[in-house]
Amino acid sequence: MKTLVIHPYLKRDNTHNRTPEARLAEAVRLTHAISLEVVDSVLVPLSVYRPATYIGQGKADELALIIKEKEVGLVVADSSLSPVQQRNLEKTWECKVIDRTALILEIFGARARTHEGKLQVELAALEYQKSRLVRSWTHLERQRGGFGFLGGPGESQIEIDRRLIRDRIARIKRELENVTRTRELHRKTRRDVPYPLVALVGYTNAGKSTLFNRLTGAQVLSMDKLFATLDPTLRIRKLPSGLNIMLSDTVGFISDLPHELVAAFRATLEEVQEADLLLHVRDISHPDSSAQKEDVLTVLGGLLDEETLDVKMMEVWNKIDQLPEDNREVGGIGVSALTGEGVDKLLAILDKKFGEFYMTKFNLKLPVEDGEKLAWLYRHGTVLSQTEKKGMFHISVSMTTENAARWKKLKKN
Ligand SMILES: Nc1nc2c(ncn2[C@@H]2O[C@H](COP(=O)(O)OP(=O)(O)OP(=O)(O)O)[C@@H](O)[C@H]2O)c(=O)[nH]1
Ligand SMILES: [Mg+2]
Repeated sequence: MKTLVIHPYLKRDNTHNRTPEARLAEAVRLTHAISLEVVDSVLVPLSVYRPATYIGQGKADELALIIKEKEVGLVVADSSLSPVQQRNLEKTWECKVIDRTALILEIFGARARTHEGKLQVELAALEYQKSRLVRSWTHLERQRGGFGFLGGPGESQIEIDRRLIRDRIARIKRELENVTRTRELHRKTRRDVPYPLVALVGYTNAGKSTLFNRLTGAQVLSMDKLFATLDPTLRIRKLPSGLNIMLSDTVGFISDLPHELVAAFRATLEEVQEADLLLHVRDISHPDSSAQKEDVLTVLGGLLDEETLDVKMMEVWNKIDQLPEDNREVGGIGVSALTGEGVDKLLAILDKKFGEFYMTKFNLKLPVEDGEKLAWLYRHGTVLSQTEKKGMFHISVSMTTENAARWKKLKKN
């Protein structure tokens, strides 16, 4: 569908850490995310917001010319519109109008794959719809001259719609509780696997899925679209030292996430709360890279306390292939998920980090003739000392907790 993207903003508002141009560009990218054809994008600077049309009738009439000329069938307004404003604009422009929340809901809806993801998105969509029915009801009432007690077909239809939505919301919430409980069980099983969990987090389009694929050889859909990933994905990766880690790819963050969507979004981030390490993947070639970082930290701040974040977070600067070659060594761990540059260094750093976290040291005795087990110890650990007494080796060894668990089993046999 031919789509016009507009970004209305207050001229005197300087509370934003991004330029209006950058925010418009992001809205265009969001619109591309559900394969709409963007024929034009326009900044709409305003002195005030107008209750009837949000942007004012004059601006609306100006835009009507573009809409007519370019045969636009859909306008995406990168803002939050009330149902009244939406309807008035649709009337002026004779085409469909959606706001940012509706757009992101569409994207989440198109991308959600797991049962839980779909439920969460539907729930968010219903909550959005419900709030709009409520407001449009008062609007209708006002149009009729405020005689709400007269009732009428419009009102009762809305009452029915509201009840249907309420019922559906209740059903989804119950179903979600079940799903969450099942997943809790799954996670318990997973926690028995003594692998550290590393979650890739970061702004949408930073390259998380590309890095995830590069690290695990997995084929997670990665594409040049926002929100290419909605549901977290888990894979095991063996580090050069032999230590296994679990990697989790997560949904991308975005600025000004509509509040109706926060719960749906957070539900997809449970892995983050359990992670032993958060790899914050940053698109370092993006002009808004530091604003994106702030957004990511804000969202994470709502999920974890500051101290935990301090300890668990590590930045990876991605897309260094986009930087000039003599400027790739700046701060952080620089990688290119696309070309593979820097990935070995990243793996070595992970090894070191988890080596320290997950190594255990213990003493053991072994009959000197048990060459097989001795060889196993040398293969899977670092033997710190070894002495012989009365036909027994006294050994002090350090190894990963995972290998230590294997050793316990091996010793029993
Ligand atoms: N030049 C360059 N492009 C990259 C690099 N890593 C990823 N990309 C591109 O960036 C785009 C987004 O990559 P994804 O891996 O889908 O990004 P993501 O962070 O998973 O995005 P969401 O799932 O939407 O949050 C794709 O077009 C990738 O090919 C890189 O190191 N260099
Ligand atoms: Mg992704």
